[in-house]
Amino acid sequence: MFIDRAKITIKAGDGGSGITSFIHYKGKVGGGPDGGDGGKGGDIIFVADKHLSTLADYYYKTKFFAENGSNGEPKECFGKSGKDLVLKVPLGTVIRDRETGLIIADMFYDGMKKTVLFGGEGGKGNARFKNARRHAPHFSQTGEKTDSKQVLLELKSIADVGLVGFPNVGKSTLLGKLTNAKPKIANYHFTTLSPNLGVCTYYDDQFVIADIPGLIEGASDGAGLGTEFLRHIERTRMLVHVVDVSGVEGRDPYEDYKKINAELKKYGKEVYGLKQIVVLNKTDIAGAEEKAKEFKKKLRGKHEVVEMSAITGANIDELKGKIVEVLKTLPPLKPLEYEEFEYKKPEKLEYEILKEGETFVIVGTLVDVLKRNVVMDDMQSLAYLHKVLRDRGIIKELREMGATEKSTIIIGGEAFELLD
Ligand SMILES: Nc1nc2c(ncn2[C@@H]2O[C@H](COP(=O)(O)OP(=O)(O)OP(=O)(O)O)[C@@H](O)[C@H]2O)c(=O)[nH]1
Ligand SMILES: [Mg+2]
Repeated sequence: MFIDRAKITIKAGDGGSGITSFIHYKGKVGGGPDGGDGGKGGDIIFVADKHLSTLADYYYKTKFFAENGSNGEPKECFGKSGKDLVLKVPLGTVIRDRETGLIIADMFYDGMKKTVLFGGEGGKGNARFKNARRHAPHFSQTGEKTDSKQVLLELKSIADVGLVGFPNVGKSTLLGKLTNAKPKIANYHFTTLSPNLGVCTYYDDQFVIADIPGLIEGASDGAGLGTEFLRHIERTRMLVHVVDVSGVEGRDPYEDYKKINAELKKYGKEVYGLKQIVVLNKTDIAGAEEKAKEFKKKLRGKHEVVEMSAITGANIDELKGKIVEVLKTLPPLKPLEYEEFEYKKPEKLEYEILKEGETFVIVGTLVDVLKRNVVMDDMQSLAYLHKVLRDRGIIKELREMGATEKSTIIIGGEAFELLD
């Protein structure tokens, strides 16, 4: 199944918690703290893989969570880190944040790696909190929790040359003749239902061609298969516009050519502005020569023209040579230009005090960090909380806002009294 768009939910692993534990010897009490740290959560990593051609892997399964870190263990043993989750995508996949639509990465090179979400840090075990004054810390840190995110995956094939034209004009036959690709070919419209890529080698040069489903008049308004698939030639460097010059289907070749260009123009996004080579195909059919002459007269040298037969292979080398020549004059393929969007961890520790009558609620990233570091039923840990509040001037600020010993101070869902 060809899938070129997907919406998935991703989540890096949570960090494991550090633990509180003390050394136990048989018959001995009062051993020191030995609680180990929690392990780091797994990352979400995307990797571009040239062997993939669709996003089908993200069609049925849409939730991808990396493994959580394990909790620490006694004897200062670290918890195991969660495994990273590697998500393989075809070359040319553009990853966007769903909420903002901004681009996180254009997976342009084979093997390109992009870590989109980082696993949560493991919490510290109580062994880490031991110091000269504190011999037996009864607290440890919980692991960092991560948020899930929604991303959009969109495949924009990477090819040098795009094939355009009406259905049945011989685009896929041409792709099969020029490259190693084996596309489906048949004498009816819309034989090709999804893009096909092939690599053409001509002496020392190589280029990638993308064959997409045929366009018809009104495609930009949804007629036929619409212009959806033009996305796959948006980043090509040039087009080969295939016209059935025999007119066996009763249409005028030059009218065909004009109609396709009109659709490309309506689609916008610069596809219309790409350089074209016009292939007048099916010259093996009687009467085609005459029509080719007429066509060229009307075209008045606007584009290079190759008269050929994709079926017999007549003049195929002329076309290859011309493509190579044109490509040499064009800038190389490059990734999209975009300002990279990154999911950030809250770095700055901020807080805000909200007053509701006699209740003062402290919120912000500082509180999130405090929640991780403070064990509410441990005296030492609470002393640390109090020190942070004092050092940061929060107690003074509370006083200034009118807080008294009778007030309730809420931090991370827990209620406290005000103490200086
Ligand atoms: N006589 C003749 N027939 C051709 C030539 N090229 C293609 N055909 C035939 O035209 C029909 C359509 O060929 P395809 O290559 O499937 O055409 P397409 O443009 O890919 O068609 P869609 O995928 O439907 O858009 C097939 O029956 C081919 O054998 C040619 O040069 N000469
Ligand atoms: Mg086809």
